[in-house]
Amino acid sequence: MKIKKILLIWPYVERKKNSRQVTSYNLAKPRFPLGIGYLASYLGKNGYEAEILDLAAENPNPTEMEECVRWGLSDEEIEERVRRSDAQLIGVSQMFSYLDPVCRKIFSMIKKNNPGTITAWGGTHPTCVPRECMECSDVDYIVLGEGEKPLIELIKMVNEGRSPEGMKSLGYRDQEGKTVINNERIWIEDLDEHVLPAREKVDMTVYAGCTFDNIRVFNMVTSRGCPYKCTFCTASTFYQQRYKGRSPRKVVDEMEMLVKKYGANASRAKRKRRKVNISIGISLKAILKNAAVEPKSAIRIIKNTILYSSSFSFITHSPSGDIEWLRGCGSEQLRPRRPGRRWCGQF
Ligand code: B12
Ligand code: SF4
Repeated sequence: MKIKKILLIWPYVERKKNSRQVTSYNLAKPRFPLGIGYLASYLGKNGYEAEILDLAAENPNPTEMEECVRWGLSDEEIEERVRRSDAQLIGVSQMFSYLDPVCRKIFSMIKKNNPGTITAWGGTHPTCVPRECMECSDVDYIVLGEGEKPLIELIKMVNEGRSPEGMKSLGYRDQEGKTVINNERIWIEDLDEHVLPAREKVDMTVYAGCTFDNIRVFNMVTSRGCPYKCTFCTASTFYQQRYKGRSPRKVVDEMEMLVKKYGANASRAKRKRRKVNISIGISLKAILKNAAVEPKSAIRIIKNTILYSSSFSFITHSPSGDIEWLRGCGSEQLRPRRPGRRWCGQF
């Protein structure tokens, strides 16, 4: 079998009724799945056909089930979509670990309805716990880390009938059925040379409403990775302490495209120069300070920001307690000067 078409699935969200699990605060609203958006563009650039199926965005209203609440298509609808698909490879993307059971269920639906299809699991969760994920017999491959290049390599390997032995960024079963994880990675070196995510493959109006009402907000990537190693965070495992940023100009170009093409309106930035300055400020800090922005600089950036709303996460790397310094700043210091703008700091 030759792989020509790839279906990329973003899982639905599900949580037990009355549980205090995640998604308690508006996070179940669909956002464009950037990871598979990038994969779809990159596959297209390399001559393959790619389709995006966002199971959550296809039915964003909560459905009450016997034991849980689901944001997304029903099992029957998913099975029907999988049956209808003529893709030879189906990939599922998983960011959040709590959706592990959901993804396993999706893989079982794929293999039940399309047994000949090759399956691959990618994203933060399978990258961090690939062995556990390979225990799911409906999964053929785990793609580790940035998926663009490894996915192309995987397709070429299948199409040329080669063995996966020695393939980087890949989890697979060898001839004896033993799981092999090759955590050596293949990276995208230069994000500026990279494709933009394939937003044109989906109905972007579904993703327009974000945290605030009547505002069209869209997500985008300005950098990938982080050189630090906070214990609670997956970044160091996923990016192996690498960091790379896009150039400010490319970032601003994409912002402008989102405004012009999709009607993004949350940015109050009118002058391109100003936006470039902000991006330069953030990127320079990120590079010079190894991706971390000092508390004082962070406050300056927030004060000068021209975005409608800023959401920054402050992390301290000092065991002696920089966070106390930040707490001492108080909200007054973080509040932007122009009235009417909202701000939000996350600690
Ligand atoms: C943006 C983001 C969000 C957005 C998600 C929007 C969306 N739908 O895209 C929002 C704000 C909603 C969010 C919410 C939460 N988040 Co969050 N979030 C992120 C963040 C900062 C960036 C993710 C991103 O867009 N990356 C950019 C894209 C391009 O990369 P990517 O998705 O990783 O995709 C690449 C690869 O993974 C791979 N790949 C991905 N999918 C696939 C599929 C296949 C088949 C293949 C081959 C490859 C592949 O290729 C892609 C291209 O290179 C990450 C941290 C991080 N830096 O990754 C945390 C992160 C994913 N979030 C995290 C958490 C915990 C949460 C919450 C659970 C927090 C909470 N308690 O409420 C919620 C869950 C919300 C929900 N709906 O259930 C954790 C997950 C940890 C874990 N193991 O569970 C992360 C990793 C941060 C951390 N602490 O380590 N989050
Ligand atoms: S600084 Fe942020 S992204 Fe980097 S490891 Fe710590 S929490 Fe994760």
